[in-house]
Amino acid sequence: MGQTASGGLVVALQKTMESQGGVWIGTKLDESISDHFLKEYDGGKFDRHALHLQPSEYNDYYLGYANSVLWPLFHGRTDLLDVAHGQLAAYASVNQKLAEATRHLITDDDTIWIHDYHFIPLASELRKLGVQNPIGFFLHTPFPTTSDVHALTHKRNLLDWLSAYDLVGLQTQRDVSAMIEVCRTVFGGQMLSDGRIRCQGRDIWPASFPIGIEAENFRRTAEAQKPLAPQIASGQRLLIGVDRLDYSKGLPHKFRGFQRYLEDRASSDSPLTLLQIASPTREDVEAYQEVRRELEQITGQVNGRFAELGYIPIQYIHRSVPRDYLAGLYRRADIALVTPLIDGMNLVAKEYIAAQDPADPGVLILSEAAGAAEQLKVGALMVNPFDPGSVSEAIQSAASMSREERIERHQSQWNEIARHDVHWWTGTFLNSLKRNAAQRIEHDSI
Ligand code: GDG
Repeated sequence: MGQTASGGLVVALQKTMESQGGVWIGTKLDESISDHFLKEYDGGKFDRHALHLQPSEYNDYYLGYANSVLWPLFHGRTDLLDVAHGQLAAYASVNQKLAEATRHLITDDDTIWIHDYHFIPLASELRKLGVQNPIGFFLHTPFPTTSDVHALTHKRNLLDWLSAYDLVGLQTQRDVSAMIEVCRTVFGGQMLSDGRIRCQGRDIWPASFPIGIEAENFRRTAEAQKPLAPQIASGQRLLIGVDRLDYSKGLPHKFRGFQRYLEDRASSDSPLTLLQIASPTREDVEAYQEVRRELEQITGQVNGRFAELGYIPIQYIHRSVPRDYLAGLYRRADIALVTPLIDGMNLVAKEYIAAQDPADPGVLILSEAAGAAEQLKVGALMVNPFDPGSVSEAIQSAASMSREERIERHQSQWNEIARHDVHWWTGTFLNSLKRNAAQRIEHDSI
């Protein structure tokens, strides 16, 4: 659930499951049933099961606690918290039911890897049922700061939930630092020499594993795409943006930055078009409806002011496009504009790099607040999305950058994403998880 075709988590896990095999378990809204059950689906190269949820659970657990409390809180948007009675109870109860429904599928040799904020309590529920297997967690979003965690009424839950894991994987060093700080200041924790944090007699074991993409494969997909003419006129210089229409992605900020560029540019420059794919997401949540309205308003203003016959400054597409086609668009675009206000990683930045022609690559403009900045800052043009002037200057630099400089920047970024691809991510996470679990089991048996 929460796994639209355009979600970063689904894209990454699909590749992991295809190469590793196993069972992928999630949840799914089903209005036709009166109680839970775990149903099997055709997953292709791996098995797939889903716990069916009733509409009230979907509202309180998924739209409610997960996406109207945890998501905004983990993205520093406590102003958007929409806390309502019953949400936390539904969140705890769905995780408990999922643990009970899953228990019979688990064999002694299994390694269990739980993903993202929808399922943080799952390990503690499985432990209550006697599961001793290695259980790891990976958080795809940023880890919240101490001041944001203070906005949670039942913060102690976080400690109970996270300490049931043998490993808590985070995207970046920034997130590991945030977790250490929260454990220290909110739970009175202390760092141990092996990297664990001991809090009130319990241990949390965090480490960063920046998620990657299937870089080689995506490069080949992009290469294989046919030229996109006549949809995009030859000679038209293109900036591309690809984001779920989520307030964390900074879409209004991107459009205002582009507007500033249009105001600042010399009239002799050939005009750039911003092609923005904004795939629909969580449309039942009010905050998402608001950001969509804001974006449509800015698009109208910018196009009204700067369009000419044969030139539309912003092409805004509120629809999901096929992945192969997306790869071709990335390759065709001269510049990628990636401006989240905060982001766990941001796979779009990595996909853009992978899709480029190494002999004539485009330029990545990247927000300092994307997790991907830790790996890509050397080759990208870094911007502060809150400052339209910073975005405008980066667009001007990218548009006039020499081929030599583009090749040099691209090469360093390609090396990084090819080395730390999705298979590296899976392998290093699972190895660390097994090591930690072996240490726990050995310690418990003494
Ligand atoms: C979460 C974290 C973290 C987008 N539009 C279309 C489409 N997409 C694909 C992109 C990319 C994915 O969706 C988006 O991934 P991101 O990483 O940018 O963002 P989230 O969805 O927020 O993902 C994020 C990620 O998990 C992984 O850990 O990086 O920080 O928030 O793959 O290509 N795909 C297709 N059509 C679209 O219109 N086919």
